[in-house]
Amino acid sequence: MLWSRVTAELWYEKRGCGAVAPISGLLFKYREEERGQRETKRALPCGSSLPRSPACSHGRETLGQVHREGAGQGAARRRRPPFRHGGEARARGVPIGSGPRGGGGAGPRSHVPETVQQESERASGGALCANRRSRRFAGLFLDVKRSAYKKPNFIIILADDIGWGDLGANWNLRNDTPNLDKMAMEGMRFVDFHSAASTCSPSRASLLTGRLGLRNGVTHNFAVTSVGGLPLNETTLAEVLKEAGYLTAVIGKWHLGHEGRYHPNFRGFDYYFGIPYSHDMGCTDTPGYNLPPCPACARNPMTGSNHQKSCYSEVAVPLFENHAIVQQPVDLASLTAKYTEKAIQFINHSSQKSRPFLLYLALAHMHVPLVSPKSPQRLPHQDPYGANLQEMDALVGCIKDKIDSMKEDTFLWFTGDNGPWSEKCQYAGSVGPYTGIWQRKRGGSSAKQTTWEGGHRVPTLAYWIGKIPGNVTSPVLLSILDIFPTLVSLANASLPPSRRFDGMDVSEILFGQSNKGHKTLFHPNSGAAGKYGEIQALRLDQYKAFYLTGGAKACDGRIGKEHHHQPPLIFNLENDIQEQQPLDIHSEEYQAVLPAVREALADVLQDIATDNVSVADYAHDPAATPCCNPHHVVCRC
Ligand SMILES: [Ca+2]
Repeated sequence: MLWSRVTAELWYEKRGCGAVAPISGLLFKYREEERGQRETKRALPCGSSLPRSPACSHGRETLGQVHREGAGQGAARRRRPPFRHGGEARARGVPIGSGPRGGGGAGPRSHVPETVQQESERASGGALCANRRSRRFAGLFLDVKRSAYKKPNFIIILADDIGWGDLGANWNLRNDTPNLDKMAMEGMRFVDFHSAASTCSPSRASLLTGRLGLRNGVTHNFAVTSVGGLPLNETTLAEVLKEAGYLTAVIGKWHLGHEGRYHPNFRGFDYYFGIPYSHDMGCTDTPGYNLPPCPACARNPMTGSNHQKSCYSEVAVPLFENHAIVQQPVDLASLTAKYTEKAIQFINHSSQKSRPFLLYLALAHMHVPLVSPKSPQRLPHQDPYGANLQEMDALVGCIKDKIDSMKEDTFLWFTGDNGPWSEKCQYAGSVGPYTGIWQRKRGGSSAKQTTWEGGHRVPTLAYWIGKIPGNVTSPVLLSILDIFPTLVSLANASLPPSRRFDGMDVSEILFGQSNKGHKTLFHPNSGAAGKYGEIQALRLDQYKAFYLTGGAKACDGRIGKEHHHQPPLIFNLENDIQEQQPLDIHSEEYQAVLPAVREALADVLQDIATDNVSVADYAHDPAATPCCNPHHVVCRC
């Protein structure tokens, strides 16, 4: 705790950039050890047992130990196999058809159902089967090593629940984002860039797979007790880049499954430091705005039980470093400083090793609860949201300053996972001009969780010294889905076989050599009305068509009534960015667009139906709750 306070104070004092400690060998010691273990594992046949998880840095039980020991100690935790029979995501084994998108595939996935023995192998040591995957990538890796191509570094900074209008360069007139605005001046600013879903888990799954939720299986958020995550037969960006020689790290919020093999260290990331899901999914001692504090009550030493039932109503938000819970509850006030420090340590480490790196920095900002930044620049009257926006901007500025100071080829991509959470009122960001008036007039939100522009149009900047032209505003229609194929291409690697992708390689657009983006984008339901993951709206050039609206709560508590539209509502965003007045269905314009809308939707649904798709396991089990100390209320360490 002392360490975190000192670090935070230093960071704020120097705005984060000068307070980073020299690289710590210890930081990566665990990963180096684990890498050694993995090499050993690869020499073992599939089905060999896994070694025990390393101990929690607090000297208490590890998560794995909690699961093993909980039942015997009478806790409400029981051992559960790392893989549930029949519950795991599994390819349907449907042959690849001749859909509109190529997957760079090497042929259809096997149609043979997984045998009991295969299932058993995976259940007892799924990761050990990585040697099969290694063979799949072996040729690629050797090819890359033979190549003289110098691989660039990649940094993806993903803001949480940020509004398109929060960025000064886009809309915000309060100058809350001077560093991001400077980055916009020195790089490329995309003004028609969209998340792949309008809530956390599906958007992040799409970023890391280049595929919509209907393909990768992640259609809504995972919970504290979720036993599943991003399906294991999906290949992440980190896995591809790792096999191509990259060091990989995720710092920040994961939210793609924290239990067993879904943990980020098993999904291609050498290093993980962060929280497993959103920081409003549990209590903390520094709750900030819009989150109750952890209960202060203690166990009764005489009875060993707690008579204040409410003490068990929350589990504290944990902070992980690789597999170890290093803090629970997480100290939100020092989290920004820690993320900055760990990110710069990772960059330094990679540079020292002369290895290209992928740093996926998934910020807690601007998701609620908002903390009270200790910035000396904060004005007394400044609202919490503006203060947090400035804090996030300072963090991004530090990362950018770091790469500016290096003589390395580094591509920095800043974007958001979805639009503002409107029901949080003053603690939510700005959608800018994308107000979704049609919906708001009928009650309900037109931002996060919805398919209105405010839900998925996100501020996006691309910055790469000497490669991406500066001070360029691009109106090209792009998506977070494009990050995967673009970075894979820039790394001179290949897309995973036997599956199709919704994103495209946009490197020519980044380099100013093309203005050809997507013609169509598809927006799934992400927690509003209708079925999770179902495509409810689509973009076709400047047109936007809705088949279903409503179902998301606004600041006033109203939830728009679920409304099915057949034929669809169609807006022309070119002259109606507020999505206020749909085209008259009898108009020539509507009648001209409607067939193309229907065809685009039919095509993508057909393409998905014939793709190799996954289904995520959304089952719950209390034993999946991350807990470093089950004997203490709220799992406090
Ligand atoms: Ca989010």
